[in-house]
Formats: sequence, structure tokens, C-alpha cells
Amino acid sequence: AKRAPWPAVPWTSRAVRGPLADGGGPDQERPACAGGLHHEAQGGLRLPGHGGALRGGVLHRHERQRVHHRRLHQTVDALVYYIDPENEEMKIAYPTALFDRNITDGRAMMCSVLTLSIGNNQGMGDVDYGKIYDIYFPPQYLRLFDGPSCCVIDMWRILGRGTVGGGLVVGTIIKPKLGLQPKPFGQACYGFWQGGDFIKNDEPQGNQTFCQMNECIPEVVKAMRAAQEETGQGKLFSANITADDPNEMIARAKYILNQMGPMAENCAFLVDGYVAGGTAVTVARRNFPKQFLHYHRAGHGAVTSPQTQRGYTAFVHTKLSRVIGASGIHTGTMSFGKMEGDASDKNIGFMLQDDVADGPYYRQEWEGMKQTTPIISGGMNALRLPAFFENLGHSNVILTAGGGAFGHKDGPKQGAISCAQGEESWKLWKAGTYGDVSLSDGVVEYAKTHEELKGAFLTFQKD
Ligand code: CAP
Ligand code: MG
Repeated sequence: AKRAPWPAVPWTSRAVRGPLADGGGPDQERPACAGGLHHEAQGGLRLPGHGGALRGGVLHRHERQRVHHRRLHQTVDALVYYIDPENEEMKIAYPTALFDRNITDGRAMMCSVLTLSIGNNQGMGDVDYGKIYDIYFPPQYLRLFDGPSCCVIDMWRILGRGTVGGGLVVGTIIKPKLGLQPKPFGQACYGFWQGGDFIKNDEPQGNQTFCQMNECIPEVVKAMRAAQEETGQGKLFSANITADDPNEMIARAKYILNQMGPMAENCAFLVDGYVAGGTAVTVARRNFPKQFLHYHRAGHGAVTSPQTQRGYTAFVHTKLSRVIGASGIHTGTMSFGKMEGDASDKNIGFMLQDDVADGPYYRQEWEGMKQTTPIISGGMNALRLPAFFENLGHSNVILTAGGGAFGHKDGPKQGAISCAQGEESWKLWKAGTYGDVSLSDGVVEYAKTHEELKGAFLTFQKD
């Protein structure tokens, strides 16, 4: 069949609104979203019995040959433009015209990008394995996505720290497995807020029968008001609005905002974006653009783990979250906590926060799109923070430490303060306050005169 030449494929709607709305028309200058499907020792798409020759990625066998002989601008087919059988590496360019757009406003749809790039290729009978290691968005196409509306800078403002270099937001998680009912839940918040900034619902908690939202949120509001009055500082709470039904999410969010009243901006919305999907994230982003959108990613390891030969990496997953507008996303602990990851994961942080950043294959220009702030979590405590910051190079992130706060021998207030001291000790060491000593010696030196960090040593140090 004769195909319409690309880029003359009609691009129907131009009614794109919002701060990134100036990207109009077909995006044909550069090969569109290029997904790098890759291998490493065990990744890649391979034809069984073909001695490691790479298979044409998401393309059908017969299509593959055809696109090889056709120039990109003649078709909306995806193009496999690079194959390195040795390294089991392949790169694919997708004309952005292939991706579906909203009928309402012409905006781009991440689900369509994913359907094409990580869709059925993952289940094909003759695909042994294949994983996306990087994905690039041409700026003109990127502008059709929402991007974040808020980020850590808004938190700094609420906390009274200005808008530049406000440093670590010290947070915690209240775990449902404690079985706390609304009143003790509120008391736990109050206790932590004596020393800390930010509390999040644990991702499995929102409206359990033993702690229902319509009783729990009023207790949180009460605790927040009291803690703010007593400490003279702003406090933040991230409420889980994740649900199967967008109407339920919106109902939860409206209820919470209503309860928060004049403190509404102190409230973030947590969406468990891997299990509930990108649609849930977009529901929150579009309906509540004034709220910090907290992307939790429980379950992502099923596709992102280095042990998994399919799916995409944590780098790709977190990068996509900035495109669709998360204000903050969990990035793991870069080997310093309990979750999988290694020190090089700091590149995830750079991709989320910088305006131009290098992924493993592609340099992404964000062209002023706001940052998505890394949320570091999972087995973190004060003692693990200095080396984490040293690896990352800064501390402008959000910490949520569950055990690291409530597990502190003197309680959550001291646990929270110890985390802030962990940050300060790193800054002082870096500034040379302790002379030419190792980071850990510098932190020990600091702890000698700071009770809470000393208490963290007595609680968390293993040897
Ligand atoms: C951390 C946590 C978070 C994980 C998620 C948990 O608790 O609440 O969900 O951090 O992982 O349930 O394990 P602790 P990630 O602080 O007590 O360890 O941040 O990598 O998405
Ligand atoms: Mg959790």
C-alpha cells in the first residue's frame, strides 16, 4: 500500500495551552523520540539461533528490511538507525507523528509513547530480551507534555528558605503496618514536625478501614497547625490520593484541600505512579497544578531492576516522570540505603534537575522545563546522608526516612534533627572546617558536639 510521506502527515490540533505551549506543528527536524534498546551482558533483542544478531527491535521482521532501505523522511515508520551486534545495542527513531495526541487540546500522550516503544515488543515470542536504557525527546515534542508545575523550590519557599540552594527537606514516612488510628497518627506527625519538615503517607496507606481519611486528615491538619505555631516554621504533608478511579483521586484531593483550608499549599499529593500508571499522575498534574505532585514508584523494580532483562531502567522511568510533570520522584538511594542502585545513579538526579543533561546515550535539552526533585528514601538515616551528598555533589533533595527518623533512640524529633545535622556536617567538612580529614572522621568530629547526630551513631551504627 502507498503510504503518505512523512513529515507531511497531518498534525491535527494546535490548541495547545500552558507555559510550554509554543511547540506546534510536526516535529520533523530531528528523528523523534529515539529509544535506545540495549543489552549489556544480558540485555538486547536477539533472534534465537541467530548467533547474537540483533533483531529489528519493535519492528516486524518484514518491515525491518524495508525501513532499512527507506529514508526516514519518507514514512512514519520507526527507523532502526543503529545496530551494534557486538554490544547487543540498537537505537530506534520514532517520528513523533506516530504518537497519539489528545483530541481535546492536541497535547502529547505518554501512554502512546510507551505503547509504541515498550509495548508488544516485550511479549513477542521470538524476542529473548530487550530493555530501554535511554529515551530522548526532541524539545519541540517535549513541549507538548505538561512538565512539572512545582518542585522543591516551592517547598523551600513554604519553609522560609528562599528559592535558591535551600538544601535538604527532611521528611519521614508513617507506616500503616503500625496500625495507627487517626489520633495516634496525628500525634506521630506532631512529634516528627517538632524537628522535621515533611511527612508522607506511606504508599500503601490512604483510607484504610482502621485509619480513614475523613478522620485522619483532620488530625494531620490539627498537628500541622500546632507544629507550625510552636516552631514558627512551615510544615509539609504528602497525602496519598492514588486510586483506580480518577474520580476517586479527585474526590480525595478535594477533600484534603478543603480540610487544609489556608494551609492548602503545605499539602502535596502522592500518586503511586508505577502501579496506578502515568494516567493517574496526569490526573493529579492536570487537576491540581498548584500542589506538589509526589511520584512514588512502588513496584518499578519489576521492570527496572538490573536483574530484569526486559522493560526499562530506573533512569528511563524517572526521566519520564519529569516529562509528565512529577514535582518529585523517588530516585532510590544510589547505594547508600536499602534499595537497589549504585553511585552512578546520580545521573538520574542530574537528568531530573538540570536544564541539559546527559543520559547513557542521549543529551536531553529541557529548555526551561521545571525540575523534578529527587526524593531519596529507603533505609536512609543521618549517618548515610553525608556520603550520599558527597556523591551527588549537593543536598537540594527531599529525604524521607521512616526508620531513620522514628527509629532514632531518642524519638522522631531527634531523628529529624539528626538528619539535618547529617547535612550540616557534610557542608562543614566540605568547607574544610575539620581540616584534612576523611568525610567520616569529619562527621564524627561534628557529632561530638551535636547530641542528635551522636544519638544517630548510637542507634544506627552497626560496627
Ligand atoms: C522507605 C519506604 C519507601 C521506599 C521506596 C519503604 O522506608 O517507605 O517506600 O523508600 O523505595 O516502604 O520502604 P524506610 P524508593 O525509610 O523506613 O526505609 O524510594 O527506592 O522508591
Ligand atoms: Mg514506603
